[in-house]
Amino acid sequence: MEFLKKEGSERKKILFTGLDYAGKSSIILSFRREIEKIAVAKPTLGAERRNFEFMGKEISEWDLGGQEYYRISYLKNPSRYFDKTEIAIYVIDIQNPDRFSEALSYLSDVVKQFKKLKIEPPIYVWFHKVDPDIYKHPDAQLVKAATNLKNKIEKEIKYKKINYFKTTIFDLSTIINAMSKIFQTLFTKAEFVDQAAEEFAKKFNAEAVELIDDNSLIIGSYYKNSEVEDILKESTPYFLTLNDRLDNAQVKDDNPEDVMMVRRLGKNFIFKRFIIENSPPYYLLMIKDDPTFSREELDVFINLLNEILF
Ligand SMILES: Nc1nc2c(ncn2[C@@H]2O[C@H](COP(=O)(O)OP(=O)(O)OP(=O)(O)O)[C@@H](O)[C@H]2O)c(=O)[nH]1
Ligand SMILES: [Mg+2]
Repeated sequence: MEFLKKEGSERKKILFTGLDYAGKSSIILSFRREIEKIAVAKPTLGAERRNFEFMGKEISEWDLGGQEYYRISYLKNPSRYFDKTEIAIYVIDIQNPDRFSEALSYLSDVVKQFKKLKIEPPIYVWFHKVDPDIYKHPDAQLVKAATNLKNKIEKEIKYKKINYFKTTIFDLSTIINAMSKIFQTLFTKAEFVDQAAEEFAKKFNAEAVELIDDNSLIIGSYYKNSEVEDILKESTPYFLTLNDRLDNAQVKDDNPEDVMMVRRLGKNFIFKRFIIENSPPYYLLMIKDDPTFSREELDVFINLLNEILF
């Protein structure tokens, strides 16, 4: 693949780290849409690795079990666990303020390892378990503790690239959005996919368009305004899980009539699964006044993407 060579073909390492019970493995499972496995998941024993492809790049995802015994062993062998990290995701259980100082101290240990190894990957701190009830009815005490923690991180951890996200497995869109933003930084052509989505939206009068890959990552998007942006982002997991439940063998990827059309939240949604060049499937999700989808639309979209991706 030409594009693969241009973007560099070495494997990119994404590290999930943090204390035990923070929710790292649950995040990975929900993002893989293997939600049924979360309830029976056990603490991760050591480092669990998985490789997958994102936009022609090989990604190596490392889930570092956070029990103290393992944390100590990683710190003793930093080159094995921390070296070559391209992106670090540090997960903190926001519902457990008793462990905030421990979480801060381990984050500081992780940063020390990066410095020792002379690498400087961006760190994304996830304030995790911000469940819908907490989000809707914030407990003043907890909000104060979380704000304190963030201030402490900014003051005590001397590191230039730290970004923050609030996530919960009970609202999959928080995880998809965080992951998509993070992964887009690895994909230098992301802005061209956004332009293609906009061009397509204008041509076919769509209010919002998302292109999603088989790992639930939004590769490119266009939203006419923030209202449709919220509606579409909130709906993305709904369509992906609906798709998983359908018998994929029956869906004809190149047939524009094999399309899901759903009216929800007062809008017409169109969801189409398709394949480009023997790759895993991609998904096109859009909001349109006119609830139709034609062969021309599918072809235009695939041609735009073909020019960018291959
Ligand atoms: N309320 C709530 N619970 C969550 C959330 N995410 C995960 N959990 C729960 O938190 C517990 C720990 O989750 P894990 O994913 O096993 O945590 P981990 O960080 O992988 O733990 P180690 O493997 O020991 O490092 C499980 O009981 C999950 O169901 C969330 O967003 N909200
Ligand atoms: Mg785990």
